[in-house]
Amino acid sequence: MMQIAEFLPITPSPVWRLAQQAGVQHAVGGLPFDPDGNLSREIEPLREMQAAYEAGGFRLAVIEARPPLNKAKRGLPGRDDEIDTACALIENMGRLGIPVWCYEWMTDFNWLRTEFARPSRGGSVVTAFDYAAMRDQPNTELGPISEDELWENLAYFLRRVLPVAEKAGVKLAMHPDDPPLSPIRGVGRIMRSVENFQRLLDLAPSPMNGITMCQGNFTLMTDDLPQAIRQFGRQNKLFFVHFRDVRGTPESFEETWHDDGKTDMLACMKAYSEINFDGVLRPDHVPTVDGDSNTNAGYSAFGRLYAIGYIRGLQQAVYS
Ligand SMILES: [Mn+2]
Repeated sequence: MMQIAEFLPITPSPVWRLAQQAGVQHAVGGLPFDPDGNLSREIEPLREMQAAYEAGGFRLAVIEARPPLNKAKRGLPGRDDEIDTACALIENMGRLGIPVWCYEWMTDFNWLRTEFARPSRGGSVVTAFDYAAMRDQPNTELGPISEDELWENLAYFLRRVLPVAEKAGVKLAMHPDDPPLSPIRGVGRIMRSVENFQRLLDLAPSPMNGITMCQGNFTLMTDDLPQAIRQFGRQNKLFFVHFRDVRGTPESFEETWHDDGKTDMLACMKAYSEINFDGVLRPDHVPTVDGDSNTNAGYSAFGRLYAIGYIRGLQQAVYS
Protein backbone atom coordinates (compact mmCIF):
# COMPACT_ATOMS: atom_id res chain seq x y z
CA MET A 1 0.00 0.00 0.00
CA MET A 2 1.22 3.44 -0.92
CA GLN A 3 1.99 5.77 2.01
CA ILE A 4 1.76 9.56 2.11
CA ALA A 5 4.92 11.25 3.37
CA GLU A 6 6.06 14.81 3.96
CA PHE A 7 9.43 16.43 3.36
CA LEU A 8 10.43 17.51 6.87
CA PRO A 9 13.46 19.44 8.11
CA ILE A 10 15.83 17.40 10.27
CA THR A 11 14.79 19.15 13.50
CA PRO A 12 11.25 19.69 14.79
CA SER A 13 9.46 22.63 13.14
CA PRO A 14 5.91 23.97 12.71
CA VAL A 15 5.61 21.82 9.58
CA TRP A 16 6.20 18.74 11.73
CA ARG A 17 3.14 19.74 13.80
CA LEU A 18 1.01 20.27 10.70
CA ALA A 19 2.09 16.92 9.27
CA GLN A 20 1.25 15.20 12.55
CA GLN A 21 -2.14 16.91 12.60
CA ALA A 22 -2.81 15.87 8.99
CA GLY A 23 -2.10 12.23 9.88
CA VAL A 24 1.20 11.88 8.04
CA GLN A 25 3.33 9.11 9.54
CA HIS A 26 6.24 8.95 7.11
CA ALA A 27 9.06 11.44 6.77
CA VAL A 28 11.23 12.26 3.81
CA GLY A 29 14.36 13.58 5.45
CA GLY A 30 17.43 15.66 4.85
CA LEU A 31 20.94 14.90 6.09
CA PRO A 32 22.94 16.07 9.13
CA PHE A 33 25.51 18.13 7.22
CA ASP A 34 28.32 19.87 9.11
CA PRO A 35 28.58 23.69 8.86
CA ASP A 36 30.73 23.37 5.71
CA GLY A 37 28.05 21.38 3.95
CA ASN A 38 29.93 18.10 4.20
CA LEU A 39 28.60 14.82 5.52
CA SER A 40 30.29 12.69 8.16
CA ARG A 41 30.93 9.07 7.23
CA GLU A 42 30.11 8.08 10.81
CA ILE A 43 26.72 6.54 11.50
CA GLU A 44 26.02 8.45 14.70
CA PRO A 45 24.75 11.78 13.26
CA LEU A 46 22.41 9.87 10.97
CA ARG A 47 21.18 7.70 13.85
CA GLU A 48 20.42 10.80 15.91
CA MET A 49 18.54 12.37 13.02
CA GLN A 50 16.46 9.22 12.54
CA ALA A 51 15.73 9.11 16.29
CA ALA A 52 14.44 12.70 16.17
CA TYR A 53 11.99 11.84 13.38
CA GLU A 54 10.86 8.77 15.30
CA ALA A 55 10.34 10.81 18.47
CA GLY A 56 8.07 13.05 16.35
CA GLY A 57 6.01 10.06 15.29
CA PHE A 58 7.49 9.66 11.80
CA ARG A 59 9.14 6.70 10.16
CA LEU A 60 12.10 7.93 8.12
CA ALA A 61 11.26 6.35 4.75
CA VAL A 62 13.44 8.27 2.29
CA ILE A 63 16.49 10.49 2.44
CA GLU A 64 16.24 13.25 -0.11
CA ALA A 65 19.56 15.07 0.26
CA ARG A 66 23.01 14.46 -1.14
CA PRO A 67 26.56 14.91 0.06
CA PRO A 68 28.62 16.92 -2.48
CA LEU A 69 28.82 14.98 -5.77
CA ASN A 70 29.72 17.59 -8.36
CA LYS A 71 33.20 16.15 -8.97
CA ALA A 72 31.59 12.76 -9.50
CA LYS A 73 29.12 14.22 -11.96
CA ARG A 74 31.89 16.01 -13.85
CA GLY A 75 34.45 13.23 -13.60
CA LEU A 76 36.99 15.51 -11.89
CA PRO A 77 39.89 14.54 -9.62
CA GLY A 78 38.51 13.92 -6.14
CA ARG A 79 35.45 12.11 -7.38
CA ASP A 80 36.39 8.87 -5.67
CA ASP A 81 36.51 10.64 -2.33
CA GLU A 82 32.99 12.01 -2.93
CA ILE A 83 31.78 8.58 -3.97
CA ASP A 84 33.32 7.05 -0.85
CA THR A 85 31.15 9.38 1.24
CA ALA A 86 28.08 8.38 -0.78
CA CYS A 87 28.94 4.71 -0.17
CA ALA A 88 29.30 5.37 3.57
CA LEU A 89 25.89 7.07 3.57
CA ILE A 90 24.31 4.08 1.81
CA GLU A 91 25.94 1.62 4.23
CA ASN A 92 24.76 3.66 7.22
CA MET A 93 21.24 3.88 5.81
CA GLY A 94 21.21 0.11 5.43
CA ARG A 95 22.27 -0.42 9.03
CA LEU A 96 19.54 1.94 10.22
CA GLY A 97 16.85 0.46 7.97
CA ILE A 98 16.27 3.62 5.89
CA PRO A 99 15.22 2.07 2.59
CA VAL A 100 15.43 4.73 -0.16
CA TRP A 101 17.94 7.40 -1.21
CA CYS A 102 16.68 10.04 -3.65
CA TYR A 103 19.59 11.43 -5.67
CA GLU A 104 19.95 13.31 -8.95
CA TRP A 105 22.49 13.93 -11.71
CA MET A 106 22.16 17.68 -12.20
CA THR A 107 25.63 19.23 -12.56
CA ASP A 108 26.69 22.65 -11.21
CA PHE A 109 23.16 23.74 -10.24
CA ASN A 110 19.98 22.09 -9.00
CA TRP A 111 16.35 22.90 -9.82
CA LEU A 112 15.95 26.11 -11.69
CA ARG A 113 13.20 28.71 -11.94
CA THR A 114 13.05 32.20 -13.40
CA GLU A 115 10.10 33.34 -11.23
CA PHE A 116 9.16 32.54 -7.66
CA ALA A 117 5.92 34.47 -7.24
CA ARG A 118 3.89 34.17 -10.43
CA PRO A 119 0.19 34.86 -9.74
CA SER A 120 -1.96 31.73 -9.76
CA ARG A 121 -5.49 30.86 -8.69
CA GLY A 122 -7.19 33.47 -6.51
CA GLY A 123 -3.99 35.43 -5.96
CA SER A 124 -1.91 32.51 -4.71
CA VAL A 125 1.62 32.42 -6.14
CA VAL A 126 3.66 29.66 -7.78
CA THR A 127 7.11 29.22 -9.30
CA ALA A 128 7.68 29.34 -13.05
CA PHE A 129 10.41 28.79 -15.62
CA ASP A 130 10.86 30.58 -18.93
CA TYR A 131 14.01 29.69 -20.85
CA ALA A 132 13.74 32.92 -22.85
CA ALA A 133 14.40 34.85 -19.62
CA MET A 134 17.76 33.14 -19.06
CA ARG A 135 19.06 31.92 -22.41
CA ASP A 136 21.69 34.71 -22.48
CA GLN A 137 23.21 33.76 -19.15
CA PRO A 138 26.90 32.76 -19.39
CA ASN A 139 28.21 29.22 -19.05
CA THR A 140 28.79 27.99 -15.51
CA GLU A 141 32.23 28.54 -13.93
CA LEU A 142 33.35 25.00 -14.70
CA GLY A 143 32.46 25.37 -18.37
CA PRO A 144 30.48 23.22 -20.77
CA ILE A 145 30.01 19.48 -20.24
CA SER A 146 28.41 17.15 -22.77
CA GLU A 147 25.63 14.65 -22.24
CA ASP A 148 27.97 11.82 -23.26
CA GLU A 149 30.40 12.76 -20.49
CA LEU A 150 27.57 12.86 -17.97
CA TRP A 151 26.45 9.36 -18.99
CA GLU A 152 30.02 8.07 -18.65
CA ASN A 153 30.42 9.61 -15.22
CA LEU A 154 27.05 8.28 -14.14
CA ALA A 155 28.02 4.78 -15.25
CA TYR A 156 31.25 5.06 -13.23
CA PHE A 157 29.28 6.23 -10.18
CA LEU A 158 26.74 3.41 -10.48
CA ARG A 159 29.48 0.77 -10.85
CA ARG A 160 30.81 1.90 -7.49
CA VAL A 161 27.61 2.54 -5.49
CA LEU A 162 25.24 -0.18 -6.70
CA PRO A 163 27.15 -3.13 -5.20
CA VAL A 164 27.17 -1.23 -1.88
CA ALA A 165 23.45 -0.51 -2.20
CA GLU A 166 22.69 -4.15 -2.98
CA LYS A 167 24.55 -5.30 0.09
CA ALA A 168 22.91 -2.63 2.26
CA GLY A 169 19.41 -3.17 0.86
CA VAL A 170 19.06 0.52 -0.01
CA LYS A 171 17.24 1.59 -3.16
CA LEU A 172 18.68 4.43 -5.27
CA ALA A 173 15.92 6.58 -6.75
CA MET A 174 17.09 8.96 -9.49
CA HIS A 175 15.23 12.30 -9.57
CA PRO A 176 14.72 13.96 -12.97
CA ASP A 177 16.52 17.13 -14.04
CA ASP A 178 14.29 20.12 -13.33
CA PRO A 179 13.49 21.52 -15.81
CA PRO A 180 13.95 18.52 -18.14
CA LEU A 181 15.84 20.58 -20.70
CA SER A 182 19.35 20.39 -22.18
CA PRO A 183 21.80 22.10 -22.31
CA ILE A 184 21.43 24.95 -19.83
CA ARG A 185 24.31 27.41 -19.38
CA GLY A 186 26.56 25.00 -21.28
CA VAL A 187 25.71 22.11 -19.00
CA GLY A 188 24.22 18.98 -20.51
CA ARG A 189 21.24 17.46 -18.73
CA ILE A 190 20.54 13.77 -19.20
CA MET A 191 17.70 12.81 -16.85
CA ARG A 192 15.13 14.59 -18.97
CA SER A 193 13.14 12.04 -21.03
CA VAL A 194 11.28 8.77 -20.58
CA GLU A 195 13.77 7.15 -23.00
CA ASN A 196 16.74 8.35 -20.99
CA PHE A 197 15.26 6.97 -17.77
CA GLN A 198 14.86 3.61 -19.47
CA ARG A 199 18.52 3.95 -20.55
CA LEU A 200 19.46 4.56 -16.90
CA LEU A 201 17.74 1.31 -15.89
CA ASP A 202 19.33 -0.65 -18.73
CA LEU A 203 22.75 0.87 -18.08
CA ALA A 204 23.07 -0.87 -14.73
CA PRO A 205 20.66 -3.73 -14.19
CA SER A 206 20.23 -4.02 -10.43
CA PRO A 207 17.19 -4.29 -8.17
CA MET A 208 18.52 -1.16 -6.40
CA ASN A 209 18.72 1.02 -9.55
CA GLY A 210 15.45 2.92 -9.88
CA ILE A 211 13.50 6.12 -10.16
CA THR A 212 11.92 8.99 -8.28
CA MET A 213 8.75 9.64 -10.25
CA CYS A 214 8.68 13.43 -9.91
CA GLN A 215 5.43 14.00 -11.73
CA GLY A 216 6.01 17.69 -12.35
CA ASN A 217 9.03 16.83 -14.49
CA PHE A 218 7.83 13.59 -16.07
CA THR A 219 4.57 15.19 -17.20
CA LEU A 220 6.69 17.64 -19.23
CA MET A 221 8.37 14.64 -20.93
CA THR A 222 5.17 12.86 -22.02
CA ASP A 223 1.49 13.49 -22.64
CA ASP A 224 0.66 10.12 -21.08
CA LEU A 225 2.08 10.16 -17.57
CA PRO A 226 -0.03 7.20 -16.35
CA GLN A 227 1.57 5.10 -19.11
CA ALA A 228 5.07 6.11 -17.94
CA ILE A 229 4.10 5.15 -14.39
CA ARG A 230 2.97 1.74 -15.65
CA GLN A 231 6.08 1.29 -17.85
CA PHE A 232 8.49 1.80 -14.95
CA GLY A 233 6.21 0.33 -12.29
CA ARG A 234 5.93 -2.98 -14.16
CA GLN A 235 9.73 -3.22 -13.99
CA ASN A 236 9.56 -2.60 -10.20
CA LYS A 237 11.56 0.60 -10.69
CA LEU A 238 9.37 3.19 -8.98
CA PHE A 239 10.90 3.65 -5.54
CA PHE A 240 9.51 7.07 -4.60
CA VAL A 241 6.95 9.56 -5.92
CA HIS A 242 6.78 13.36 -5.97
CA PHE A 243 3.14 14.22 -6.54
CA ARG A 244 2.73 17.63 -8.19
CA ASP A 245 1.69 19.26 -11.43
CA VAL A 246 2.58 22.00 -13.91
CA ARG A 247 1.21 23.66 -17.02
CA GLY A 248 3.31 24.31 -20.12
CA THR A 249 6.40 22.88 -21.82
CA PRO A 250 9.99 22.20 -20.66
CA GLU A 251 10.96 25.60 -22.12
CA SER A 252 8.15 27.51 -20.46
CA PHE A 253 5.98 26.27 -17.63
CA GLU A 254 4.46 27.22 -14.32
CA GLU A 255 3.62 25.07 -11.34
CA THR A 256 -0.06 24.63 -10.47
CA TRP A 257 -2.41 23.63 -7.72
CA HIS A 258 -2.64 19.85 -7.55
CA ASP A 259 -6.15 19.90 -9.03
CA ASP A 260 -5.43 22.47 -11.74
CA GLY A 261 -2.50 21.33 -13.93
CA LYS A 262 -2.07 19.49 -17.23
CA THR A 263 -2.06 16.00 -15.72
CA ASP A 264 -4.93 13.59 -14.99
CA MET A 265 -3.99 13.04 -11.35
CA LEU A 266 -6.76 10.51 -10.76
CA ALA A 267 -5.45 8.40 -13.66
CA CYS A 268 -1.96 8.60 -12.10
CA MET A 269 -3.27 7.39 -8.75
CA LYS A 270 -5.03 4.54 -10.55
CA ALA A 271 -1.75 3.65 -12.26
CA TYR A 272 0.06 3.49 -8.88
CA SER A 273 -2.67 1.19 -7.64
CA GLU A 274 -2.43 -1.01 -10.76
CA ILE A 275 1.32 -1.52 -10.39
CA ASN A 276 0.93 -2.14 -6.64
CA PHE A 277 3.21 0.76 -5.77
CA ASP A 278 4.06 0.30 -2.09
CA GLY A 279 6.57 3.07 -1.49
CA VAL A 280 5.99 6.59 -0.25
CA LEU A 281 4.54 9.50 -2.14
CA ARG A 282 4.92 13.08 -1.02
CA PRO A 283 3.44 16.34 -2.20
CA ASP A 284 6.23 18.19 -3.96
CA HIS A 285 6.10 21.91 -4.67
CA VAL A 286 2.87 23.66 -3.67
CA PRO A 287 1.42 27.15 -4.23
CA THR A 288 1.83 29.79 -1.52
CA VAL A 289 -1.52 31.06 -0.28
CA ASP A 290 -2.64 34.16 1.64
CA GLY A 291 -1.38 34.22 5.21
CA ASP A 292 1.60 31.98 4.48
CA SER A 293 5.24 32.79 3.75
CA ASN A 294 6.82 32.54 0.29
CA THR A 295 10.41 32.67 1.61
CA ASN A 296 10.83 28.97 0.79
CA ALA A 297 8.87 29.07 -2.47
CA GLY A 298 7.19 25.76 -3.28
CA TYR A 299 7.29 24.56 0.31
CA SER A 300 4.80 26.78 2.15
CA ALA A 301 2.97 25.12 5.02
CA PHE A 302 -0.69 25.73 4.16
CA GLY A 303 -0.24 24.70 0.54
CA ARG A 304 1.13 21.40 1.76
CA LEU A 305 -1.95 20.81 3.90
CA TYR A 306 -4.20 21.29 0.88
CA ALA A 307 -1.99 18.89 -1.13
CA ILE A 308 -2.06 16.20 1.57
CA GLY A 309 -5.86 16.41 1.73
CA TYR A 310 -6.16 16.22 -2.06
CA ILE A 311 -3.82 13.22 -2.23
CA ARG A 312 -5.57 11.40 0.59
CA GLY A 313 -8.91 11.94 -1.14
CA LEU A 314 -7.61 10.46 -4.39
CA GLN A 315 -5.96 7.60 -2.50
CA GLN A 316 -9.13 6.68 -0.65
CA ALA A 317 -11.21 6.89 -3.82
CA VAL A 318 -8.84 4.65 -5.78
CA TYR A 319 -7.78 2.17 -3.09
CA SER A 320 -11.17 1.76 -1.35
MN1 LIG B 1 10.61 16.61 -7.46
